[in-house]
Amino acid sequence: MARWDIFCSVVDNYGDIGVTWRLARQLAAEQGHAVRLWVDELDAFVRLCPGASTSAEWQHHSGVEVRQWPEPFPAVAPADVVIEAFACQLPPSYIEAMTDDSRRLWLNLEYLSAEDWVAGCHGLPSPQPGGLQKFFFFPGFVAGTGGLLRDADLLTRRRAFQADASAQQAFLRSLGVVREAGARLISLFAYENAGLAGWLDALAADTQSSQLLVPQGKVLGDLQVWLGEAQLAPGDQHRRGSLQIHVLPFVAQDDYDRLLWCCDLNAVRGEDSFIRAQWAGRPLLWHIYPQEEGAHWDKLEAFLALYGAELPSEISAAYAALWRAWNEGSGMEQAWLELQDAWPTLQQHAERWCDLQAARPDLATALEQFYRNWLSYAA
Ligand code: TRH
Repeated sequence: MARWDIFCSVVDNYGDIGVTWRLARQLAAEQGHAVRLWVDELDAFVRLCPGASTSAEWQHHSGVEVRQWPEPFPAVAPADVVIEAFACQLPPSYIEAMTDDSRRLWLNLEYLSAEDWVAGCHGLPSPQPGGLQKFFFFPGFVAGTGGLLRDADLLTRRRAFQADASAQQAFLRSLGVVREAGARLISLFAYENAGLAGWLDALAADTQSSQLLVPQGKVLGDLQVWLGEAQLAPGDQHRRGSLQIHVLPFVAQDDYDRLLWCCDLNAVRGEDSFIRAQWAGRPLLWHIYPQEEGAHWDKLEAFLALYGAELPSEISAAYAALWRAWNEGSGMEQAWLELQDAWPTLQQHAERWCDLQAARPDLATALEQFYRNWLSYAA
C-alpha cells in the first residue's frame, strides 16, 4: 500500500472533480492505496456525492479521505505518489516538502484526447526546480497512452443491469419516469446548444416515439425556449408530438451510470460523461467542452476517425455529420433524419467499441504500473 495525494482544482463544471473522485475511489478500492483527494471547491463534489459535506476540512467517503484544499496550505507530509489533475498548480510549500524523497512520484494527469500526438507525450518527464521531475500522464484510447478510467466490475454490473428489465424499471420510476412501450429512451446532458431546437423538432415529428430524460443543467435554458415554458424543474414532464420530455434532478454519479445504461442513446458532454457513455455500450452524441481558438474540433475529429474506423463508411459519415451539427449548433434536424436506418449498426458498434477499449489496461491500473516501474528505476 502506498499513500497517494490527488489535487483537484475545480475550474468549471463537474469534469475535474468527476474524474479525480472516480480515480481516487478506484485507487483505494482496487489497488488498496491510502488516497487523499484535495479539492478546492467542495460544492461541486457534493453534487456527485450527495452525502458529503460542503465545508468539512476532511471527510471520508468510499475509502477516500477527501480534504478541503485550503489557502494557506497546511504543513502535511507529501504522499508517495502525487497527482496534480489537469495541470492544477500544487501549493508551493507542498512542492518544497516533496524534495525530501527521490522515490516520490509526481504526475500531471492530463485531459483526454484521441489525437495522434498523445501517445508520443504520455509518460514524458519534465524537470522541475529543486531537482524534482514531473511526468505527464495522458489518458487515451490507443496503445502507448494511459488508458481510460474503468472500475474493474463496471461492465459486469452494467450488463447485469441491462439484462434486468425490472431493475431498470424500478430505477427509472425512482426518477419519476415510466417507460412507454416502443419508445426510444434518450438522455440529454449538454452545454447550451442552439442545435437542440432542430433535433427536438425532428423527434417530435418522428413516427417513432421518444422519451428524452434531461438532468438539471446548462441545456435546460434551450429546452425551456423550445417548449415555451418559463421555468423547468425536476419532475416536470411535457409532450410535443412523438416526444415526451422528462426533467430529472442532477443525480449522484453512480445513478448517472444507471441512467446511461437504461437509454438507447446518450447525449453527453465534457470528458467524464463521454467515457461513461462509451462503457454503457450504447450510441452516444458528444458535446465536447469548447476550447479557445476552436482547439476542441481537432479532438472531436480525432475521436470520430478512431470510433468510425470500423463502421461502414456511409454510416460513419452520417454519424460524424450528426456530431458536427450538434457541436456547431445547427443542422441537427437533417443530420438526425439521415441517420435513422443506421441505429442497429450503431448499437452493435457501441458494444464492439466498448469491448475493444475494455481489452486495454484501465487508467488506474496503468498508473499503478507506472509507479511500480518508477520505483524499480528509482531504487
Ligand atoms: O461537467 P463537464 O462539462 O466537465 C467539463 C469537462 O470535464 C471538461 O473536459 C473540462 O475541461 C471542464 O469540465 C472544465 O462534463 P463531464 O466531464 O462529463 O463531467 C460531468 C460529471 O457529472 C460526470 O462525472 C458525470 C456527473 N453527473 C452526475 O453525477 N449526475 C448527473 O445527473 C449528471 C448529468 C452528470
